Amino acid sequence: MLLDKVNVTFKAGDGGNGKVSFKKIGRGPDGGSGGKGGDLYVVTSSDLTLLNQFSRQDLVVAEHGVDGGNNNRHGKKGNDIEVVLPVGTSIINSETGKEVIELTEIDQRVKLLKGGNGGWGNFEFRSARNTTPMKAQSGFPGETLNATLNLKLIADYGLIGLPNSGKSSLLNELTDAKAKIGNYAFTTLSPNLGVFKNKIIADIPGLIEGAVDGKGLGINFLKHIEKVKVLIHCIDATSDNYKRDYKIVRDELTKYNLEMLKKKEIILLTKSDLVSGKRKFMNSIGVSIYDFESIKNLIKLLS
Ligand SMILES: Nc1nc2c(ncn2[C@@H]2O[C@H](COP(=O)(O)OP(=O)(O)OP(=O)(O)O)[C@@H](O)[C@H]2O)c(=O)[nH]1
Ligand SMILES: [Mg+2]
Repeated sequence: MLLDKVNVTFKAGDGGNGKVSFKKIGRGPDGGSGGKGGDLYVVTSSDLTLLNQFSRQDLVVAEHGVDGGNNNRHGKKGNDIEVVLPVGTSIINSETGKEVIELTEIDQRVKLLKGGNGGWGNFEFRSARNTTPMKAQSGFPGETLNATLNLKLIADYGLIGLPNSGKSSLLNELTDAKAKIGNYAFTTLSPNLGVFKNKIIADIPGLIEGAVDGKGLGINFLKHIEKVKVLIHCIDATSDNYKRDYKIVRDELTKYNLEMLKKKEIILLTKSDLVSGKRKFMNSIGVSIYDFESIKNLIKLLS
């Protein structure tokens, strides 16, 4: 199951505390300052399952700075931490609902949160007036972000269509994906991905009339293909009404986001082996997973 929305708290390291200490009682101060807390970075990867790491862990903290010591020893800086997130992740501040950053490219590396500075040791507070300062600072807290991570897949192609129209079967044909296939509606419960010639194809659960209002599995999955360049619209060639099937899915897309209509669309009449003669709907292309030639044609078209 691909997690596409998780809540997690990110925290940079706290600074270490400053130290109060003296070389000898009554002599000069030698309390060192605390080390700075580690920063928290986010880096991106093409592994789209990475949000799953937060199903059991909802707090990620960089290392804290070490407290200052005597003899003017400064505390060690806390190590930075790198959180690897799937490309397409939008990081949202859960408290304000505002987007902090959207990670759109692979191998991006961004400093998200700054570690706190270390507190000064009493050595830093010495002055002509006060040669024996008794105070030191506490370390400063690292920045914290209560985040919602929302994965919008940066897929190039999106397979859409009514349930059972053969979307996952095609994904498996075109890529190394091993999506579950079933002769019933809603076999696919969460998006499947495959890589086709360095491009990502997303196979999403079937849409039905009213999906926008939560019917079937709803339209939540459409966000995964919001950014695709090409929609591959699968219509079952054995259906008795291509126009209706097509319209149901297009209507749901329209209600979701008008931008979806502007995308290039390839219409496939799937399972063409099950119908006799050439069927046609608009500028559709017939395809069957049992007809190698048709798959080859499709590959050419998508390449
Ligand atoms: N004969 C034939 N059957 C096919 C073909 N493609 C898919 N099927 C069958 O159609 C059924 C549905 O296929 P899926 O790939 O699971 O369909 P889907 O669109 O992903 O379905 P959902 O995930 O439920 O939306 C399965 O029983 C497949 O074996 C085809 O080209 N020819
Ligand atoms: Mg499926």
